Amino acid sequence: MYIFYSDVHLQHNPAFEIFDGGEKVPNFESPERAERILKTLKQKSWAEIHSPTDFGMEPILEVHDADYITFLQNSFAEWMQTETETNFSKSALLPATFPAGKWRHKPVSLLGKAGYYIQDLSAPIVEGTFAAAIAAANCALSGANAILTNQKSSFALCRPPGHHAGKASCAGYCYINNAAVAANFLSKRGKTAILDIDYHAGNGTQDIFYDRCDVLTISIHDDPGHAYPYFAGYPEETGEGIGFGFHQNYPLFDGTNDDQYLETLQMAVEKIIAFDPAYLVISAGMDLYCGDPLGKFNITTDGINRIGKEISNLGKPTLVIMEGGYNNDALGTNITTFLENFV
Ligand code: OKP
Ligand code: ZN
Repeated sequence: MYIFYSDVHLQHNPAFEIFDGGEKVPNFESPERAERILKTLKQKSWAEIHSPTDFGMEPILEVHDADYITFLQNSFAEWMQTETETNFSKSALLPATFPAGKWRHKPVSLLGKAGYYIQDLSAPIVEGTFAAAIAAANCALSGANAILTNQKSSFALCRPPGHHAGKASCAGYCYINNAAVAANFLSKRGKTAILDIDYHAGNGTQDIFYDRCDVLTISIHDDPGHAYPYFAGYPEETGEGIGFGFHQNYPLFDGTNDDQYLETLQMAVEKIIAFDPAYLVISAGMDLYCGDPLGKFNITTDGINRIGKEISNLGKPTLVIMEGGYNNDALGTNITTFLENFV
């Protein structure tokens, strides 16, 4: 199986995030995550690890707002040159003001723009964020290209992840929506379905494809009424305009076990069969695992294997994209167990 990995991800290493309750904690989405996965993959005879090809900005600008991408690219350098009222040293750009109310005028000010584009306190921008996010998108595009040519499946070891990034927003460790960039690229050659199995709802992917009928998007996740990202991921959100009926959320509950998850996955699989896509993209977050510090499901490694088998039985050319997963000791085993179904 072709695996796409870039060490440019190491340049994105924010020292902190602001966690629930306003606590400043080390960033859960650490470089170690990708390095542990890579190490496990290197022990597998089926894993062919490649560097991504550079696809340029065009495929990214087809799913993201150009001003947002310019903000991602330039804001950290501008922030470093900005005089502030305090003497605290600046290690990351993170806003303190958000447009949660009725009005969202895009301001001129850098800090104002930060609040406009950054949705929450788990997406700090540091010096290497843009380069790493572009490299991750190129891993996804390279994986897409592999299944367009002769590969039955491929894996993009993306870091930072992408599924919370919307058309013009970053959030939840995500800056560029890798799965969306890849799916949009694939959709020029045939109908494409994205199935998101990360513990958290794929709200960025939902945002990007909400009004499209050529890309079916499905997310299975914990109930956003009680879990991040809170404001989207509900079952009544099913698309708009010509995209109506082409998005589906399947919220589950804390403690969901293997059998319960597989029952819901069956419904998702039936929707995919009815849509009959030419290509399948999996947003593979491994935080559905029972031992994840940010997840509350009760899914075992064997359950992850069964989920992989069920999806591979669809028999579609499949691109697997790395999303979340924060139990670093189990991460390598869990994602390789999932991937082995597609070898
Ligand atoms: C990113 B991905 C949870 C705090 C939420 C952000 C979580 C982002 C998850 N109590 N912090 O979907 O794995
Ligand atoms: Zn997640």
